[in-house]
Amino acid sequence: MKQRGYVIIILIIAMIAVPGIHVVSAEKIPNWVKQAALWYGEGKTTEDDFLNAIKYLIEHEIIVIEETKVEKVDTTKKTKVANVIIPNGNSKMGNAGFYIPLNLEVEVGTTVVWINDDVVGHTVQSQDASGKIIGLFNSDMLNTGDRFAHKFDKEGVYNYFCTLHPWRVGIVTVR
Ligand SMILES: [Cu+2]
Repeated sequence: MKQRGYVIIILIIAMIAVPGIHVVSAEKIPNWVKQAALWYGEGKTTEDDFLNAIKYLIEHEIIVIEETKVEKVDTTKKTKVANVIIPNGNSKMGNAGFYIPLNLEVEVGTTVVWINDDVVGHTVQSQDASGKIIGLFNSDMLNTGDRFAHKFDKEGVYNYFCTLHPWRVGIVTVR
């Protein structure tokens, strides 16, 4: 039963010491709440009753818990992001499983994120007009759920493909 007494002391210290929690006025705490705390300390009441008493104090704003401050979003620094989904079935030859979208059109400065939603692994390799791999953006093996990101800082038409399934080609157009 002594342990309950410690719990109350710790709770009271927490209310006083933890930033964001304020006891507005100790005089406002109703006697029945004090009694519930006392009884709880003596083991004469249940934890539920004690917690209900605390709940009452919070609901009636006798204990005020400040809401977490929401950081203001600086819209001038907004980063542009666009996704390319590598869908299920992308590894197979055929008329399905194309990159979504097949030709992604973005503004200069956009970060393109490839997301592998397929059950098998893929890579993303930038290639030139003749199909040769160039070192512009080159991912490691992307397993299911893996992502690869590249920021496009210049206008242009960028081709890419998958080294494991070279018939899969896609385009990023940057304007
Ligand atoms: Cu592939």
